[in-house]
Amino acid sequence: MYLLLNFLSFLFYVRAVAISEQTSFNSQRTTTWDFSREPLVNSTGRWIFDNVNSFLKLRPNARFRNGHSIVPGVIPTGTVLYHGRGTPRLPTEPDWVSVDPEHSRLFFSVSHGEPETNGTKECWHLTLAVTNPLKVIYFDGSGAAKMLGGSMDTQDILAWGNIHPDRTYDDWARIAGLCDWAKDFGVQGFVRMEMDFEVMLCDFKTNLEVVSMLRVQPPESVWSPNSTVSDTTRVLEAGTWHDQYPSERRIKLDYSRFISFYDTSLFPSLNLHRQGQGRWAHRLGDITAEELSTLRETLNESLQGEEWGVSRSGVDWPTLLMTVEQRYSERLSVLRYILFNLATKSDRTLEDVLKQAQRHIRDMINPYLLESMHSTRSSTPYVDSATTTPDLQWASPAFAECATNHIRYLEKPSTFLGLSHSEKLLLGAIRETLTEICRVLIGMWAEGAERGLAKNSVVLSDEDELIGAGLLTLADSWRSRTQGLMNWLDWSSWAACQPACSIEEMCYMSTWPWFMGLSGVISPEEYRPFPKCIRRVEPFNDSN
Ligand SMILES: *C1O[C@H](CO)[C@@H](O)[C@H](O)[C@H]1NC(C)=O
Ligand SMILES: *[C@@H]1O[C@H](CO)[C@@H](O)[C@H](O)[C@H]1NC(C)=O
Ligand SMILES: *[C@@H]1O[C@H](CO)[C@@H](O)[C@H](O)[C@H]1NC(C)=O
Ligand SMILES: *[C@@H]1O[C@H](CO)[C@@H](O)[C@H](O)[C@H]1NC(C)=O
Repeated sequence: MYLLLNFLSFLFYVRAVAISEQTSFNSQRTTTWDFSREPLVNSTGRWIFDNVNSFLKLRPNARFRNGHSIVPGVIPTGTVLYHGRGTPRLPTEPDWVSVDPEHSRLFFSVSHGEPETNGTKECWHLTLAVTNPLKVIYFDGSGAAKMLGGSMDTQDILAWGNIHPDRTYDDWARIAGLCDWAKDFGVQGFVRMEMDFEVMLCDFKTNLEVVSMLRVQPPESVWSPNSTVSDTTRVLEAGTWHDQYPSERRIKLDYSRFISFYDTSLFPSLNLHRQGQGRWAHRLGDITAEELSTLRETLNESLQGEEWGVSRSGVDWPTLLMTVEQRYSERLSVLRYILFNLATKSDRTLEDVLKQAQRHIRDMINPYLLESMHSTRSSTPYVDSATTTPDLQWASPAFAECATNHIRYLEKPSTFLGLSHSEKLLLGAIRETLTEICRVLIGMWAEGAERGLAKNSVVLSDEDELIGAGLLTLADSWRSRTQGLMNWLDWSSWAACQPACSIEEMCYMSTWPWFMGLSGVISPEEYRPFPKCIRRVEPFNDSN
C-alpha cells in the first residue's frame, strides 16, 4: 500500500512537472494580441536581435563598441591570414594576425618583444594558410579598440575575471591571459575588431602553414591619415568590405553556442544596472561573482563537442535575422520619409500624405491581411474625433500572423525542444522584435482603416474642421510611433551614409584610434559615432 501510494504520488509528480512545463512553454507563446501593450522597459530582446545580427559586420560594431557576446566559431581550412613584423621569424608566443594584408602592414614597426635590430627598419610580411579548422572565440563590438568606455570588457572578464580600465594598453598580458584560458578548450585564437578584423593567435605552429615570408617595401608613415599617406586609408577601405551582410566570411560562427550578456536568465544583475541607459553605456563591470561562475560554466558547456561553425539544429540564424531586418529596414525609413518629409511639400494635402502612408504600410503587411478582417467602422468613414481610441481588436489576426509567421515552425514543441539555450534566446529575441514591429505597423494600418484612409474617396469635407484637426493629431501620432519604433529597434542598418558617398569616397564609421588621441578620452560627439563619407581617391585630406 505504502509503495503503491508512493508510486501514485510519483506519477502525480511526473504529471505535474509535465503540465507545468507545458504551461510555461505555452504561456511563453500565447500572447494576447493587444495593440496597446508596449514592450517591457527592461526587456533585452531587441538588443540581442541587433547585436547578433551585427556579428562580424564592421560598421555596426564600430558604432556599438561595447561587445556583449562571446561566440565560438572556426576559421576553415585554406583560409589565408597575415602577420607583419620587423624580423623574418614565425612568432613563438601568442601574437596577432589579420584577415586583410592592409591591416598587418601597419604592424611592421611593432617589435614583438624581440631586441631591436641594428636600426634598419625591416618589413617582413607573413602569409599563413589554415591546414585544419581553427577553433576560435569571437568577441563582438570593437574589442581591439584600446580605449576606455567598455570596448574591452568581455575579453577582460574572460582573461582576468573583471574589467580593467587600468590595463587598457596591456594587450600582451591580455593575449597571454586569454590563451592561458583557451588551453583547456582547444581554442586556438580570439577574433576581435578595430578598423578591421584580427585574430589573436595562441599558437602559430598548429593547424597553420607558412605560405610566404617576404621582406616587402615599407609603408609610408602610418597612424596619421593625410594627403600623402595611403596606408591608413587602405586599411579603412578594407574594413568597409565587411561593413554589411554577408559580413566577414572567413570566420564561421556557431549561433547555437553563443553567450549573450543580454541574456537575463544568466546575467540578471547586469540587466538591473542597465535600466535607463542607452546601449553605448552598457558595461560588464557590475557582473557578480555568481554570474562570473555562470559564465565560465556555460562557456565550458557550450565549448564541448566538435562541430563548431554550424548551428546544431541546422537553422541558419544569420539568414533569418537578415530576412526579418530586410523586410522592414528600408521600408520603415521610407515610411518616416513620407510622414515627415512629404508632408511638408506644399502641393500635398495632409490627407493625401496620410493615405499614401496608409498604402505604404499596407504593402509592408499585405501577406497578413486576411480577407475576413473588417474594420468595425468601415461603413462610417472618419467620424471619430482623434481623441477616441478606436477599438482595433478586429485586426488582431493580422498582428498575430505578422509577429509569428517567420518563427511559428521553430516555436512548435517538436522543433523548439531541439534548440540549444542560445538558439531559444535568439528565437525569443526575434519574437520580441517582430511583435513590436507588427504591433506598431498593424496598429497604424488598422487605425487608418478605421478613420477611412484606406478608401479612395475624399473623407475630409470643407466644413468639417473637427476632422481636419483629427488628421493633424493622427499625423503626429503616426510620426511619433514610427520614430519611436525606429528608436526602439535602433538597427545599425540605419546608420548609413546619406546621401550615399561618391565613387571617390567610402562610408566610414568613426573608429578608434582616429577619433581620439591616445589619452583614451572620447569627445562627446564621438561618443555615439556616426558614419560619414571620406575620400579613398587622392587627396585623402579628410580628417578622420
Ligand atoms: C642590420 O643591418 C644589416 C645591413 O646594414 C642588414 O644586413 C641586417 O639584416 C640588419 N639586421 C640585423 C638583424 O642584423
Ligand atoms: C522586468 O520587470 C518586470 C516587472 O517589474 C519583472 O517582473 C521582470 O522579471 C523583469 N524582467 C527582467 C528580464 O528583468
Ligand atoms: C603627413 O603625415 C606625415 C607623418 O605625420 C608628415 O610627415 C607629413 O608631413 C604629412 N604630410 C602632409 C602633406 O601633411
Ligand atoms: C568543464 O566541465 C567538465 C565537466 O563538468 C569538468 O570536468 C572540467 O573541469 C571543466 N573545465 C573547466 C576548465 O572548468
